[in-house]
Amino acid sequence: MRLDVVTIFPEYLDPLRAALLGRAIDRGLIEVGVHDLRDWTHDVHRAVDDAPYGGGPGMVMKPQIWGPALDDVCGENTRLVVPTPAGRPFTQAMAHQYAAEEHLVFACGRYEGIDQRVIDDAARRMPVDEVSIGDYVLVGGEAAVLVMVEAVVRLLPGVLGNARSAEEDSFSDGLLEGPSYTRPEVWRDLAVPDVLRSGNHALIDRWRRDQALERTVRRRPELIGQLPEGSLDKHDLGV
Ligand code: 6GU
Repeated sequence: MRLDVVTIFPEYLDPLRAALLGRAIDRGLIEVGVHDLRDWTHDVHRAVDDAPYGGGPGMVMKPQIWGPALDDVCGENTRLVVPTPAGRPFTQAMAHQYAAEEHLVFACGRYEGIDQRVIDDAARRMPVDEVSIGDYVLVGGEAAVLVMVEAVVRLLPGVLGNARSAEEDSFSDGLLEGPSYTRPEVWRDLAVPDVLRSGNHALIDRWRRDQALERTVRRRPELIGQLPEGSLDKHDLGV
């Protein structure tokens, strides 16, 4: 997989080369390019934004800069991702979909966003997603790109040491993950639940499922209604 990011703050993407992602690059599992949008400016001020038509606060990023930048960075098999608080919510299902792509390009807007014609024009040639990472407002898309790339790259074969960690984590079955414990058996007078030391793996699986259900009902009740049909068994339903 290849990932490219276009931004006016290329140094903001330095963490892409650290830790888990850096190892994936070193091992040839992903290729990453970070591009300074200002490289596509021609004026002395290297201006990337202008006042909005219709008035109002803030500035809008100029189509004449973004157009040629995306022409150069995007290819035949690109999916373009535009982070914006006005986008569709990014989900684990989208992380899986993106993990199957050959080439992702992230176009980071700042200020009040990018002239909409840049997105509409790109959509004539490639799939384009305007995506939000949650219901709060960031100054720009860079931090959202770090979040999305990490969610996608950890799903690629060979990136995580233990393949089961990606299969069994929160959301893989539509539920939040329950609690985890390690040694010691008692710490600050708090004991590890007995069932986890019972050696009875059917019982342990059942207990973990119950913990996941209980936590999901308490913290994210709306997820219960979104579970695929038939994903709750008789025991889950208390029948
Ligand atoms: Cl993707 N971008 C920005 N600027 N703010 C956000 C966001 C994205 N997702 C939530 N807030």
